[in-house]
Amino acid sequence: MTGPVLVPILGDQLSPDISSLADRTPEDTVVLMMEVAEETTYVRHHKAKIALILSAMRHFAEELRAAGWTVDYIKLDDPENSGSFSGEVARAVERHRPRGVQVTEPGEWRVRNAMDQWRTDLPLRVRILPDTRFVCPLPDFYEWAAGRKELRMEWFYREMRRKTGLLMEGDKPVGGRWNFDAENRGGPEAGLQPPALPVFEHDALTREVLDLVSARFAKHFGSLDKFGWPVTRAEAEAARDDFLKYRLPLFGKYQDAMVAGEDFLFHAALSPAINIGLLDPLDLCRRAETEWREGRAPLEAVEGFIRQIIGWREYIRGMYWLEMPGLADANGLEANRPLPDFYWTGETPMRCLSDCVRTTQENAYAHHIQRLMVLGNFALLAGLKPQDVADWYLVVYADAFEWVELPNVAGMVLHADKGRLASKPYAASGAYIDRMSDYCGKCAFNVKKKTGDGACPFNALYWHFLARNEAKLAGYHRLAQPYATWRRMSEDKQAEYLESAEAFLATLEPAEVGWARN
Ligand code: FAD
Ligand code: DLZ
Repeated sequence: MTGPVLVPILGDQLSPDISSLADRTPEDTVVLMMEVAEETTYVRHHKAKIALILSAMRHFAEELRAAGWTVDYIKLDDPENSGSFSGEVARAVERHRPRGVQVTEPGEWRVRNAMDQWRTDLPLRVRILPDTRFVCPLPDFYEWAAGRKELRMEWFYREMRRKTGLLMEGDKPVGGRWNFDAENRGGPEAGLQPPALPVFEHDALTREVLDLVSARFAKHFGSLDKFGWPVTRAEAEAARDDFLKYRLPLFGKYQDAMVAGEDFLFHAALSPAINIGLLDPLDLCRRAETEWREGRAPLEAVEGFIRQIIGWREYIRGMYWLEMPGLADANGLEANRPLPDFYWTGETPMRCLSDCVRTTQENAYAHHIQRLMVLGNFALLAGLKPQDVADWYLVVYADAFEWVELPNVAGMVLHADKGRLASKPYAASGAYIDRMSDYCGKCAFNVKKKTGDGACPFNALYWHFLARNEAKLAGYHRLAQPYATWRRMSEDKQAEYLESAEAFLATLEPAEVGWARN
C-alpha cells in the first residue's frame, strides 16, 4: 500500500519525542490531533483543565508544523467533527488513505479499549506503541510485581534509583540512606512566605481557547479567572527553572505543610505540564539532582522530590495498569455515602475543607497533602463512595488523568483496593491537620474538643471510621495502637464518639447529580 502513515497524537502526548513519531519522517507522515466532545465531557472537567489541554494541543500543533510535520488538526467546533477519537481516526483514514496508523498507547483504560477496537474496525494495520516517557516500562513493572506479596512503593523506588543512577554512588544511595522523609515533616511556621508562582500571559491562541471554554463549558466546575498554567514547552521550561531555583531548596521541609490562602507553598506545580508531555520527568529529576550536586539545594529536598517522580508517579502508573479494570469498581471498605455537596461548592464551616475546595475551584490545583490529608481523609473517614470520590478528583484537577488519579484515590486515600497499594489507610483526626496547618486557629470548630457541639468533626469521625471497619482493619499491624486505644475506652466514651460522628454525618447534604457526569 502507498499513502502516508497516520499518527494520532492525544492531548496528553504533547512530546516531540513521543514513541509514535520516533521512527517517522515528516515526508510520509500525517499527524492527526483531535479536539473531541467525548474527551471534553466524559467527565465534566474543570474549565481550566479543558483550557489547558486545548491550548497546549494547539501550541503543540504549531511546534510540530514549525519542525516540518504535516498536522491535520480538528477543532472542537469544526462542523464535521464526529466527537470521538474513533470517529475522527475513521474520518482521517478516509481523507488521507494512509497505509497504516501508528499511535502511542493512551493513559486510560477507556481509550485503550477504543484503540484496540481500531484494529478490528479499520481496514489497515494499527500499531500501538509503548509510552516511553515513563522510566519503568509496563512489562518491567508487571515482572517486578509478579510473585510479590506486598507491592510497596519504597522497594520499587529503590529499583528505579538503581536503574536511573539518580542520587547513587555506585550501588549505594548518596548520603547513606534511600529516604530522607524524617527530615521532611515541617509544619507551617509563622510568617512563612513562599515565592510567587510564575503566571503565564495569554497569547492569541490561549485567548481563543479561553473564550471557547467559557462559552461551551460555562456550567462545568471551576473558574478561569486565574488561568496561568504553562501551555507551551518554553513556558513549562520556565516554570521548571523557577521551581528549581526558588522552591526546590525548601520543597522537602514544607512538603507536608498547609497554609490557608498559600495555594502552592514550595511545591513544583509542574504535574499538569509533566502529565501532558511538556516536561520530561526523568530530565526534571536529573536537573533536580544537579541542584544538589552543585550545592544549591539540600539532599533531603532533592531526594524527596525525585522520590515523588521516579517513585510514586511511576509506581502509581504501574499499579493502575496492573489493577485495572477492577480498580474502578473496587470498594473494599464497602463505603456508600454519596459525595457531599460542599466538595463542589466549598460551603462548609470546616475551614480546612473549604480552603482546599477554594484553591481547587480557583486553580484546578491543590497540593498533595491537601488532596490526601484533608479532602481525602474526610472522604475516607465519612465513608464516601469511591466511585463518587474518583469522579470528583478526575474532574477538578488540571493534572488528572485516570492512570494517576484512580490509584491515588481508590488505593492511597480510600483503601478501596484492600491495601494492595498502601499498607494502611491514611486516617487522621483533627490533631494531624492542626499540627501540619494553620487552618484550625480560625475555624468555626474547636480542634481540641473531641465530641459534641463545636467539636472538630474529624475527631469523632476518626473513631467512627475505625469502629465501623474493625472487622476489616483490626488485624493491620500499623493500626494496632489506635485499636488498642479504642478498646481501652469506656463504653460511654465510645458511644459519645459514635453518636457525635453520626450526628455530624446526618448534616451532610449530598451533591446534586450531574456535577461530574452528564
Ligand atoms: P509536587 O508535590 O511538587 O511533587 C512533584 C511531582 O511528583 C508531581 O508533579 C507529580 O508528578 C509527582 N507526584 C507526587 N506525588 C505523586 C503521587 N502520589 N502520584 C503520582 N505522582 C506524584 N497527581 C497527578 O498528577 N494527577 C492526579 O490526578 C492526581 N490525583 C491525586 C489524587 C489524590 C487523592 C492524591 C492523594 C494525590 C493525587 N496526585 C495526582 C498526586 C499529587 O497530589 C500531585 O501529583 C501533586 O499534588 C501535583 O502537584 P505538584 O506538581 O506541585 O507536585
Ligand atoms: C482531557 C482531554 C480533554 C479535555 N480534551 C481532549 C481533546 O479534545 N483531545 C485529546 O486528544 N485529548 C483530550 N484530553 C486528553 C485525553 O482525555 C487523554 O489523552 C486520554 O484520556 C488518554 O489519557
